[in-house]
Amino acid sequence: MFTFTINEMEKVMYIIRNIFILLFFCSSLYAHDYENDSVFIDHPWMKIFENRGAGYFSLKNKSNQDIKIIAAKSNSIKSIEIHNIILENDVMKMRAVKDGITIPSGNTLEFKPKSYHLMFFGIEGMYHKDDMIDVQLIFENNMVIDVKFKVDDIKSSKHDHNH
Ligand SMILES: [Cu+2]
Repeated sequence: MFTFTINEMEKVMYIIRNIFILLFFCSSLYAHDYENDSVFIDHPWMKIFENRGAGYFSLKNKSNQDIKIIAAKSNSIKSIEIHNIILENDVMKMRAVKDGITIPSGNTLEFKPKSYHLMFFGIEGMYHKDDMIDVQLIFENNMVIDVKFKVDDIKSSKHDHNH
């Protein structure tokens, strides 16, 4: 018959506990999110092409009113625009969104490839995969949320940017 002594049980518990702590820290490296009373922002990440980049995240409106994202800023990036991609005569084109995007109460807006994204122009400094870049997301009614975009992909090839 297979039995544990008290001492062996303690060792097993100790190992299990450490595995859980390790899993917790590993998963927190991959997922990062930001939250206040009105919004939940999940996993901001970006691609860099030379000194330009595109940023993605999901933005949930938790409040009971519409919210509107109007701009983004960063000390490490010269200018940031909100872009959408539209299909024009079967050609996908990027367009700057000038007046911001309204997210109705309870809705989630996904900034994702081939859809809404933040376009970063003039990224200063060298970045590597998994670096974090500070960005402020700016909403109507003076709401500003500090987030970090995780650098996921770096390409040195020229980025085709057709406006
Ligand atoms: Cu763009």
